[in-house]
Amino acid sequence: MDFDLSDELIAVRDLAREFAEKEIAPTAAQDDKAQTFRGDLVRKMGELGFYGTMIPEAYGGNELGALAMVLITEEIARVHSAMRVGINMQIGPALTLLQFGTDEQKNKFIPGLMTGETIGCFAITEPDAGSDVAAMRTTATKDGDRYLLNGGKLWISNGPVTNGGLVYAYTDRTQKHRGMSAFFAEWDQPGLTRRTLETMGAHCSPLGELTFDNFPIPTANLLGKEGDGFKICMWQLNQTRLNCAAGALGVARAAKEAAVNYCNQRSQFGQKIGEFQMNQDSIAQMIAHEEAARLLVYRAAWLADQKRPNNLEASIGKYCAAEAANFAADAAMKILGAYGYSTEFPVERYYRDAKSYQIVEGSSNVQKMIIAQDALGYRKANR
Ligand code: GRA
Repeated sequence: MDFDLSDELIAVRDLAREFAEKEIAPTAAQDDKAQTFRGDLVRKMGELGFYGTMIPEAYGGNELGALAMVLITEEIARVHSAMRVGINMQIGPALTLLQFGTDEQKNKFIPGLMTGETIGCFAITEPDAGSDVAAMRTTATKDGDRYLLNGGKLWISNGPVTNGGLVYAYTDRTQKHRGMSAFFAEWDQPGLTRRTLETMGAHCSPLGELTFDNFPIPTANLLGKEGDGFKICMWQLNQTRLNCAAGALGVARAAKEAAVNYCNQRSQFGQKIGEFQMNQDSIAQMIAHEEAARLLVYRAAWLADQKRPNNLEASIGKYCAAEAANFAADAAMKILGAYGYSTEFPVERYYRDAKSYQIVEGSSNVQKMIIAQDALGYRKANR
């Protein structure tokens, strides 16, 4: 077992760290407050190749691997978690196109996602279909050489700003989940109404409601066959879950660093507050949870790089990393006291952003369901 990163991976991690500290950190607080979507930074990350680590060069990628994606994502999320979401919105559609798309679809859509010219998304969730993906109601009805989409999607990351991404809809509702299909939609056309939604955290990652009224998608943009949508969706979620897990590691690390720094600066009762054992207990637990989660997430990425199944490992990693991020943000808030609660300092942002990781891409409870049902023999996670 080799725990050392290759020189190439160290270089890409350092590049991401430098980019995050130089380009994202200086305006992170004001971007968060103003809820600014930083399309310029999305394109800059594209220029640096951050979206292409699992994509061949022919489509604008660099094939550095899944572990490279995790390392980059963690560095970006450590500085500003909301900017991490944008990475996933580029990678998710690109990987799914690579896996299920025709040559024409790959050539047409992946390069734009790599550069950030296409602002991606994946539209799965609906008002009554969150954890239960198969409960979605949006339909896609064939009409000559196009499908017409009717229905709506809710809580869609990049919803207000996306110009191209994945959407899942029923082409045959009588077939239950086997009647779901996956499409690549080019959004800037009539038939789509967007509404921006407000949330507690991840403010620079715009979240939206999409409503479809005969929204057209060319039949050429169907991924796989009609009815392949549910399996494509499960496959996609397994890839994008790893990105969320890496994001949670970044938040856990940021909160821990804030707590450690503060413990070394702040004195009360005549001594540095790091001298108090109750704070040491918090710091020790933050570090243990974060390090354990990191090993799990890296293992899931390593398995992906070996082309081995990793659904179970990605779920374990995502669950543990989300919980570690929340533990760390909560503990940092307690250690920093009013300085943690104040909106003039970043810990309250970590706290708000951490919550998203227990919700997105399969809530912590969905991950536990996947893990437990695999152990009990009810539903195999790796297939
Ligand atoms: O037997 P079959 O042919 O009918 O196939 C079944 C099964 O074998 C069928 O699907 C197949 N299947 C899979 N195939 C490949 C199930 N899981 C997989 C898989 N991993 N790979 C139906 O299976 P089922 O077990 O009956 O499915 P289910 O109970 O309806 O759902 C399972 C489950 C709960 C795990 C699933 O629905 C799920 O993952 N739910 C969570 C939804 C989720 O993660 N949503 C995320 C929304 S996007 C988002 O959060 C954006 C965040 C952005 C960001 O922050 O980055």
